[in-house]
Amino acid sequence: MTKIGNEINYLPDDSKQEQPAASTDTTNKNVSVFKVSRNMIGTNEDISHLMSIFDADNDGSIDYDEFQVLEKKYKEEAGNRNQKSSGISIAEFYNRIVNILKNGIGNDIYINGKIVNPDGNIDEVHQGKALGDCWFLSKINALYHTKFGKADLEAARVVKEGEYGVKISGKEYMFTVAEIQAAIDSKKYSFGDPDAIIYELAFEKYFDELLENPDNLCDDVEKSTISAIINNTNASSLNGGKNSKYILLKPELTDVIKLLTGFNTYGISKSDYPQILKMKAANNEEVAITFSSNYAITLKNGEPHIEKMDKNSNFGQECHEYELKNVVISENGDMTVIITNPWNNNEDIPLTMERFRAVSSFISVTTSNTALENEIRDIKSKHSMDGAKAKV
Ligand SMILES: [Ca+2]
Ligand SMILES: [Ca+2]
Repeated sequence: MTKIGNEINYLPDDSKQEQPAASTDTTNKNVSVFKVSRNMIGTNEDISHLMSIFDADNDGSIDYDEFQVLEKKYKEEAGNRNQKSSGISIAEFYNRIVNILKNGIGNDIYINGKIVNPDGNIDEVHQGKALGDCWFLSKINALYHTKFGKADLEAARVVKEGEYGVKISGKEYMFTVAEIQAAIDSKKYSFGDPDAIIYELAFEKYFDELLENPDNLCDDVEKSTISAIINNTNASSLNGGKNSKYILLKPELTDVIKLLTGFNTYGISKSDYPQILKMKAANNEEVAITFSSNYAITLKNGEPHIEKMDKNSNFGQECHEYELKNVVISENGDMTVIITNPWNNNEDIPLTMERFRAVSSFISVTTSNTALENEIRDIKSKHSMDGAKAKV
């Protein structure tokens, strides 16, 4: 057993000396956030048990006062030979917290006891249960899996000492490491790779700011509806549900793909799927696609699992948005559509063309290639001309 806990000072003012790069600013921040959360310590049954003993106010973290109680207990037990033979002892629990304090609170982001600082890559991300932002995460996933989208996400990303953020419409939306940790610990946003949470936090703040100016609101929404929704302080402006705040905003202000890439998005109806999906198959890196569906599509035992969604079901919603990640065409011309669900973007779900057509409502397409964009416009205008003719 390491004895780090005996050898270092845990007080924030002293731990500052262990961190030569810390500015006065960061030091003050560290003192104010002396809270070591569950995500920082780790997650298992032993830790849950120890938290139930030492997290006296049950807020999911150990603060300064609670730490002092823990330290007293640790010192009392230091000479005790009847130490726990397996699992996490009070000494190890104490040492884990001391190590976190030694690193300096607010210098690193932790998930399940591991340091996971943002690196710009968006790996495994799971949409949070409390936030209905599938519409947002599916777009981020779709962009990330194209060459142009990945470059634009990276270009929008801002990293400063102790802060991460996103530049939207020329303005930087920055978050300290402690704020990002608090967002992770809140379990409100996505979980997994913290790079995704930074985009969620930035756009939520951006929409919140837009909502403060009445000029940004849609003209056709009743004033009473607006005030009822805006005054609901629990609702996030990223929420796509019924009482969504962002849909009060003029649509051109909330076009996340346009804001991040500058490119237009085109809605495609089912009759035009074959042409657009062939385009995706041939130009995967230059075409980003999302689609909406009234079905919950997941992977179970390696096979696609499809369930109808409605408000009364477990899902509590009737519409969900997905990334269309790729299209594979076999030698005999059969198309397989590879999708990801924002509930777990790390899982590729293959659907036959027939199945995809049956479960999707419509698709939204963005391309960085002007020739392809013209092709999309032609496909759409031909379709609308056919419609016009049919009406005559
Ligand atoms: Ca506490
Ligand atoms: Ca990452």
